Amino acid sequence: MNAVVKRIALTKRTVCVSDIHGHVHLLNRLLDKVMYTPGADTLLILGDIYTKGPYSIETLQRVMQLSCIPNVHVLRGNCEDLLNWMSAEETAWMEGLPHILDAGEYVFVHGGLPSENLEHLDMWACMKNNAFMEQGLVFSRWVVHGHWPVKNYCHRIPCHNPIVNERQRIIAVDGGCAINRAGQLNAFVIRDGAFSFDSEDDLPAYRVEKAQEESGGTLNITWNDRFIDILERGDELSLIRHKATGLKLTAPNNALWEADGQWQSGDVTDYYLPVAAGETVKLVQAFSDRILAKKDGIVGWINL
Ligand SMILES: [Mn+2]
Repeated sequence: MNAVVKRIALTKRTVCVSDIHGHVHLLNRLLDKVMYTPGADTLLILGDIYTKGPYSIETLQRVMQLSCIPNVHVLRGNCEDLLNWMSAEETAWMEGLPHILDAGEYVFVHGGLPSENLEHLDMWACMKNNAFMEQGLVFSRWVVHGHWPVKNYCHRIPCHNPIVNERQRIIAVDGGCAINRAGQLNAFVIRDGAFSFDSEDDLPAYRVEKAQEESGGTLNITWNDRFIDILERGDELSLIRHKATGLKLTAPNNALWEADGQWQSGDVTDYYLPVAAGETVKLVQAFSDRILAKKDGIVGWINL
């Protein structure tokens, strides 16, 4: 089936959110944080509203409610299957969603665009387009997408903040909610052609006791390069070898899993954050001699 394109006009300020995955509480907090003004602001929701996260029904209801406000536009994502808990009204609403928003200077899509010509694009190629920014495509207008958590575009230092790729004119906004342990919901804001963002997550605050300097940052294991060998099993952490690079890293045991006879890993890095004593960061996971933390969207280790 061909992708359905909806032509829209942006207002002075556009707030763009993608891959909420059942995190209605983060959506509400984020809209407050960016001081979203219904009607005056354009609000774009780029798909993957429910599934994977905790509050699928509530999130769908909230997004449907928002969609009644002028200048709110919603796209269908690849996780938007029609599920048995959905009412007839919800199903019909979902089936009526477009796959691409064409705003002239900007194009918005859940997964990505196989080409710049928006006519006759395959619907699924737009909704589920993995690693879209790594396909070498260059566009003449900005293409804003979700679906592929931005952390998967970080091959050295994991970061959950939106990525603006000036050369390819591609913007990635999926903060990895419900996918990455340190994931966040991003609001990418376009105001008179200038970009900014805000984010919300569920991680608790953590006060750093000891200062440390930045170190490591040679590898962030991403989804497409997730295969590893376990060299040494520990109680909390294990020594692993990343197959694609041969690099050895220390990984939390709960970030390792076996599938189809192959060991795999997510959310593992050798990056140590630069921090000052007394500084507040976000706690991702605590271990006896170190913590995994997030600071300004960047994930790394802090020694205790
Ligand atoms: Mn998706």
